[in-house]
Parts: sequence; C-alpha cells; structure tokens
Amino acid sequence: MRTILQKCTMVGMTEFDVCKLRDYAADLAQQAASLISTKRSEITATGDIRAHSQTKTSAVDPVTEVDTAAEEFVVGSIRKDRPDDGIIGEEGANVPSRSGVSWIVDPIDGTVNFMYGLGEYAVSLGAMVDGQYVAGAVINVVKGTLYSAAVGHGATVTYRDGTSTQLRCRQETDPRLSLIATGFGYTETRRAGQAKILQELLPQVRDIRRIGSAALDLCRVAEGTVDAYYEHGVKVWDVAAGIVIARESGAQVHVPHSWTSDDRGALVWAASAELAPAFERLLASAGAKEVID
Ligand code: LIP
Repeated sequence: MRTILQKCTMVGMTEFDVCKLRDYAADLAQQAASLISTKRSEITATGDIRAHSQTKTSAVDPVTEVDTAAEEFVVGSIRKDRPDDGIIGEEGANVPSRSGVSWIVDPIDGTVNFMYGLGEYAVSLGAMVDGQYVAGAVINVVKGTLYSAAVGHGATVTYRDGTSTQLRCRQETDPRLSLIATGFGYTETRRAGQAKILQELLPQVRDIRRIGSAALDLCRVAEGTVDAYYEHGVKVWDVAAGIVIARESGAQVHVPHSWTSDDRGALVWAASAELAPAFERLLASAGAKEVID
C-alpha cells in the first residue's frame, strides 16, 4: 500500500505541503469561528436563534442561517485561495478537485449545541489527498481552542491565550475504567438502536459522555479528556479533520471504507492503541459493529 507521502507525491505534493494544508485549515477555521461568534451575537441580540433555523433530515436535525453563512465563507475563501482544490460541505458545497486535494467542511459541528447556547460546537476542516485524510483543524468556537494535525507531523492544541502543546491520547487499557464519548442520530429508528447498544455498554465502562460534536469528541480522544469514542451514522464532514488529529495523537481511528451518499449508520470508533483491542471486543459484544439504519 502506498504511503501517504507517496500518495501526496503522486499528486505533486511534498511532505511540506501536508503541513501547509494543516496551517491553511487552522487559519481558515479561526476566521470562520470569528464569523460564527459575531453572527450568533447579532441574532441573539434581537431575538431567538431558532427563528433563524430550518430542519433537514428530521424535526430535530437543525440548520441555521449561520451554518450556511459559515460554509459560504469557507467555500469562498478556498475557491479564492486554492481554486484547483475540491470541496465537500455539510450544507451542500460540492466542488470537484483538479489538484488532488479536497476539503471536507463542517461549518458548525454541534448545531444543536449552537442553537441552545451550549459551548460545545466547532468548525471542522479536513483535507483529503487521493482519498486519504492527511490534515485538518477543529476549533471550539466558544473556547477558541484550536486542534490541528498533519499526517506524520503530530497533533497540536493551541489555546486562546496562544499557548500550545502536543496531543497524546490517554493509554488506559481497561474498558471498565474508560470514559467513553458517543453521540446519537436524528431519527427515532436509529436512536432506538443506539439506545440498545448503550444499554449493553454502560454497565461495562467507567461512564459515558454525550457532548454533541463528533469533531470535538475525536479531539477529546486526542487530548485524553475521554478514553474512546464511538458513534453510528456520523458524516464524513463531522470527522474528516478529527480522524487525522486523533490518529496523530497515537489513537486508532476506525471509519467506514467509504461514506456513501445513502444515510447508512456505519460505525466510527477511536481509542488508544492500548485500549483498542478490548474496546473493539466490547463494541462487538454489544452489537455495535453492525450498521444501524
Ligand atoms: C453532529 C455530530 C454529533 C452527532 C449529532 C450531529 P452536526 O453533527 O457531530 O456527533 O451526535 O447528532 O450529527 O449535525 O451538528 O453537524
């Protein structure tokens, strides 16, 4: 199997370019976060943000004007700065790539938290080269905490005060002592299936955290504030950046072979190399390795 560098080189990229993709994603994510904060303040100063939202796959799957505006800003910036790159965005952006690089954009991951004013929502920008996740950035919009990574170059967290540190996942080995992040879908059928799995898992782990952003959940695995993460039915834009950040922190991240357009509830999970074998057995015993419709 060709290495990532070989793949990057095949499309005329160098190892250095992978870091440039990371840095571009980090800068653009910070700009988008600033836009989101400003727009949220403007809206909530005169009324309820729910009046500026619609729904997508179900009555509890929202999209706000700010999601759309943020994606338009990110797409416009990429089209101007990197016109040959492709773009796939949660809110509809779909631009083919001529350079071999494609950007996977979630303008607000954790939209329900954004609507309710819960401070756990993020901008997620991931870069794919030849179908491989190679770089990405995730910023917690409220806290200003920026996570970024480039394949082969580690993962870093930079705080609002400018301090930064390398990310290393925790190395817990026992699932019974592990704090597990997860999330739930937007349809009754999938939530019922997810509840059954949770009922099996909960007695066998330390505890569960459902925070509401897959992108930030993978960053929590990378920084060691949770030991593992699993979820069915997340979309590639939720996790494209978090996959690189978690992997570069030393975690294993398992994703579907391909995210098809149909909404199949495939499993994404992440854990440290030390925990992964036992956690995978636990997921399998709870029936979590199967797709949930
Ligand atoms: C969210 C995911 C989260 C999942 C939510 C939702 P969105 O993405 O990041 O993990 O549990 O149901 O799908 O919709 O806020 O971009």
